[in-house]
Amino acid sequence: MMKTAVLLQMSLLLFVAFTGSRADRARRYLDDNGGERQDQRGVRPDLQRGVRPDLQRGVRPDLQRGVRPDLQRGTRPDLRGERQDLRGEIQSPRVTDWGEWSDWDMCPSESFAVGMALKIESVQHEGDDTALNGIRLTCMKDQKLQGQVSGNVGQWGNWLEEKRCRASGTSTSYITGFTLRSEEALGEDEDDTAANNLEVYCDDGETLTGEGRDSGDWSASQQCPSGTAVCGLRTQVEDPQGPEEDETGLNNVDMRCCYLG
Ligand SMILES: [Ca+2]
Ligand SMILES: [Ca+2]
Repeated sequence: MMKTAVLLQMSLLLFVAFTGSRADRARRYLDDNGGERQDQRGVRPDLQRGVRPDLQRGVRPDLQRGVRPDLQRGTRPDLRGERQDLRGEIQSPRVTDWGEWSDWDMCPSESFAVGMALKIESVQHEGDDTALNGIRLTCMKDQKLQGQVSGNVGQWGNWLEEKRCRASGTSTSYITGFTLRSEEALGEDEDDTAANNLEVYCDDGETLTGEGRDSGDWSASQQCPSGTAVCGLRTQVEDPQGPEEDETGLNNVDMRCCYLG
């Protein structure tokens, strides 16, 4: 009986010692393993956070912001300039060629130019002259005002009263051509003005002459093809050059011709 009790106690002690050491080893293993797992957790999020967001932020937004808006900005003015009834284009001869061209500024669908207003700087005497600074066309369809187009406009001068082609009864006369009065380049020490005045032709034979300045010469007349009328324009205007520089304002105008319905 005693022997059995002693054997049982020894077995119990051995079991406890054995399982205890197993538990220690298991704990150590888990600690080691847990350490490795923590390391793994320390790496993967870094990889995920360090690489994927960079790719997303570095590439996708650039593509979206860098390309798509440019394409949209590049095509929208052209789309505005496209009319299904577009036939051709008439241009002022490039007597001078200073400044940036505007986008095409087109009359709304199915409307045509019936009137024009000029922005003119009066004589500056001892100061720097620019003469013609802006051209604004009034667009109509069926004798209803549809809007105005002007392209770029220079900063000097004032808008003068609009001149319109005649309208009689239900028929409207449209602008079908123009001539631009331009002063050639005068040179380094002279006061250039470039474009000075505009004259437009109505399709009933009337001519509307602007109240611009009189330097330079009238160009040859620029006429839309038969059966068409002016439906938009773009202008070339020189940006301000600075206080002591020779400014010129508007230099050239091109007009587009569309088929009359
Ligand atoms: Ca000059
Ligand atoms: Ca000038």
